[in-house]
Parts: sequence; structure tokens; C-alpha cells
Amino acid sequence: MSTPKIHFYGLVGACSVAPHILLHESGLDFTKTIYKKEDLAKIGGYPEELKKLNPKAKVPVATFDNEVVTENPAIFTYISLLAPSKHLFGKTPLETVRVYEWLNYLSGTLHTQAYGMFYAPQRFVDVEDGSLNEHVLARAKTLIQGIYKYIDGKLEGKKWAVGDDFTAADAYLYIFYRWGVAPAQFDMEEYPNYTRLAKAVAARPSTLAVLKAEGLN
Ligand SMILES: N[C@@H](CCC(=O)N[C@@H](CS)C(=O)NCC(=O)O)C(=O)O
Repeated sequence: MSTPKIHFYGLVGACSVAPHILLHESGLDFTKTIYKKEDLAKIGGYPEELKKLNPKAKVPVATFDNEVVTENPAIFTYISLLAPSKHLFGKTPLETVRVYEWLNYLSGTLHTQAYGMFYAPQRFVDVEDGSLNEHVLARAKTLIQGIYKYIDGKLEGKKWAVGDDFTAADAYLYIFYRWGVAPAQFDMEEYPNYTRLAKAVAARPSTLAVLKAEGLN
């Protein structure tokens, strides 16, 4: 199987930071388009180019030759399959299952549900004057903190989320830790195991390269 030509689309500081890190970890060649929030604000959201590729109007998006792949877990999977020697989904069948367990939970519960309520409360209560938004936001914060507590417990005594090495689950956990620092502004030191893991991910050359490329620190 020849390696496809990869182009990656992301947004500065968004969930797309995680597959961006994984691309660096994989050692695969890729080109990228990283949007900036302030530029998108001027044009009212993602440009037509992105919406044509992904009618859901979300990043990450990655093209592999002529195939368009959306959704973090799917993009992580393809990157990992193209770089099998890196074991980005673990080293055993059970570790691979555990990575999916993390990805599904983080994507469905933490990102879509809890952070969805945090970033876009209006999606959850269709009240035109926005009067219920603050209630949704308050609930989102409670949910997110509960999830962080759960994550912290799962990471007790562990260097990495799955097995004894870095996997896609760690890259994905890392971005939600960053969101906990800002914009959510929680005291993330309350989660010492999660903090340890986030620091370990942050120190990887792949992460440092992504932070530099996206203008983050
Ligand atoms: N389920 C999707 C969610 C992607 C998603 O929500 N991306 C956000 C950035 S973190 C986005 O593009 N949001 C733009 C918007 O909702 O308008 C995935 O995991 O890839």
C-alpha cells in the first residue's frame, strides 16, 4: 500500500490540535491549513473550501489522496494505520480497544456533550433571548469538572492513558486539559494525574512542533 498524499485542516487551539500532534508523531509527510478564529469571524465561519469537504462545517478534516476523512477518532485511526511501527493505538489488541474506549468517551461525552454545552449553550435550549444559556453553562462546568475527576482517577499510577507508551488517547486527553486551563479556567492542579499526563504530552517534540506551528504556548 503506498502512502497517500495527506492534507490536514485544523483550527488554532481546537480539538484538531490532537490529530495534528498525531501526524507529527507518525512521521508521515503532510501539508496543512490551520484556520485562525479571528479570520473565520470576519467571514462568518469556515470558508467554502472547508464546507465543501465537510458539510458538517467542523474541523478536523484530513484528505488522504482523494478521500476526505472527518471525525477525530477516524482521522486518528487512519494516521495510525499508515504508521504501524509507531503503535499509536497501542501494542496489543486489548490496548487498541482501550484507546477506542478513551476516544469514544472523550469525543461523545466530554467534547460533544459537556464542552458542547460550554461553548454553545444555545444549541441545547432554543430560547431566543438566551435567558437559559447561563444555566446550561453552569451545568456544563459541573459536568466537565466531574469528567475531569473521573479522568484523573483513571490515570492514577499511570504515565500514559493506555499501556506503557504514548497513544492517540494521550494526544486527545491533552487538548481537553488545555481547554480546562483556558477558556474554562478551572484549577487543573486539582487533577494531579491528569496534570502529569498533560505535562508529559506537552514535552513531546511532536506537541512542541504543533504549538509552534499554531502559535500557541
Ligand atoms: N465530532 C467532531 C467534532 C468536531 C468539532 O466540534 N470541531 C470544532 C472545533 S473543536 C469545530 O469545528 N467547531 C466549529 C463549529 O461548531 O462551528 C470530531 O470529533 O471531529
